[in-house]
Amino acid sequence: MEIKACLFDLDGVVVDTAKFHFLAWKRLGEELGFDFTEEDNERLKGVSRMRSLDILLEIGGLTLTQEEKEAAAAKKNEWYVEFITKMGTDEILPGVKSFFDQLKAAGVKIALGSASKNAMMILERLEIVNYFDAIIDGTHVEKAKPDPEVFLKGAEAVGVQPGEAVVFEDAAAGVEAALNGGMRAVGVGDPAVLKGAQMHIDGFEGFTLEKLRAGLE
Ligand code: B16
Ligand code: MG
Repeated sequence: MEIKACLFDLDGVVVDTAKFHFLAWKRLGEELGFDFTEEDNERLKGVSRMRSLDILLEIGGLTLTQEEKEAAAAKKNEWYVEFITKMGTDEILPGVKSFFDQLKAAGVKIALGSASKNAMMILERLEIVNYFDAIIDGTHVEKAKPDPEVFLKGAEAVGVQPGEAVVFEDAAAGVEAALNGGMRAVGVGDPAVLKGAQMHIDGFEGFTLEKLRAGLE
């Protein structure tokens, strides 16, 4: 089927903000009295902020009241935002812009499908807001990935059928969300983790629309 739109996850696909999420969660763990490792951080990729906090607390063996949880999540977000406000345009992952340019030239729509409530700020820092025909982020959805809501809304916003859209995702729950929505998925990262995706790439360096079409045939 023809590719009329490409829907992009943000963290881990367009930009590596996972390192900043990690530093902020680690600091929160330290404040709460336990260590949070990079390996633990893998469990938070693509997961919403509050669900991430639940996982962190589970790792630390702690229980907090709802009020304490909200305060902790707000604190973590403040630290995280501090990092991303310092981000420059060079943080965009290699090859992404050139791939966007090819999509634009071919008339393929571009949409964002991210769990992050900070997505707009990140796109502004990277100076790539104008590439997007639609931006669906954590402020627009109720259901987290693997629910397909974020991608279905993206496809709808750019006026294409799910079958005409291709999702780029670095998280297993994101690939699942795409498939649940009837879209094709390109896993960005380890094929063993991103099971079910129709195609896998390491990143966008050297990647082309032609390669995408060939890989999905
Ligand atoms: P925020 P994505 C996700 O972004 C991150 O992968 C995940 O680690 C984070 O917890 C989530 O956004 C929420 O982010 O705290 O900024 O709202 O991969 O869906 O682009
Ligand atoms: Mg991601």
